[in-house]
Amino acid sequence: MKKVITFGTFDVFHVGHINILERARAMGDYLIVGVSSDELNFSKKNRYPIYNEADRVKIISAMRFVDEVFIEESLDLKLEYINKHNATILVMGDDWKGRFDWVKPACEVLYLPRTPSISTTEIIEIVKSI
Ligand code: C2G
Repeated sequence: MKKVITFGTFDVFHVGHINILERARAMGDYLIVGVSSDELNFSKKNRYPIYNEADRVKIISAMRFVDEVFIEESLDLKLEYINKHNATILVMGDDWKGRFDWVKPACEVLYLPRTPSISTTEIIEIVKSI
């Protein structure tokens, strides 16, 4: 069985998120999703997500093409997560291109094109301006 793993915050869930999860699942037989913790987000972006990690995990778990969900506590633990879940392929959007190539001895790494014209940041800006 080919296990695919992907990571993300998936805050203010939108169609770009659906698209990457759907395409990631199509790369194998089983999809595991690491949802970034609230603290990991704070450390990266200096703000907490709009939806907390428990709600984001609940939303991702409800997707029919997602088989397993866990919380990603640190970007540096990628290799541990990949090995623990026996993933054979890591899929990320191409805004991360090259950033996770260092796990390559452990598994294949694939960067898929992002869905254009939509992002959590843009949605937040639009809502703020209304
Ligand atoms: N994405 C996409 N198209 C968009 C927006 C996002 O394909 N229009 C993809 C991203 O490339 C990523 C996934 O959706 O693969 C999740 O995006 P984010 O929630 O923005 O995740 P991020 O904050 O980049 O966290 O360990 C990795 C990080 O935790 C990823």
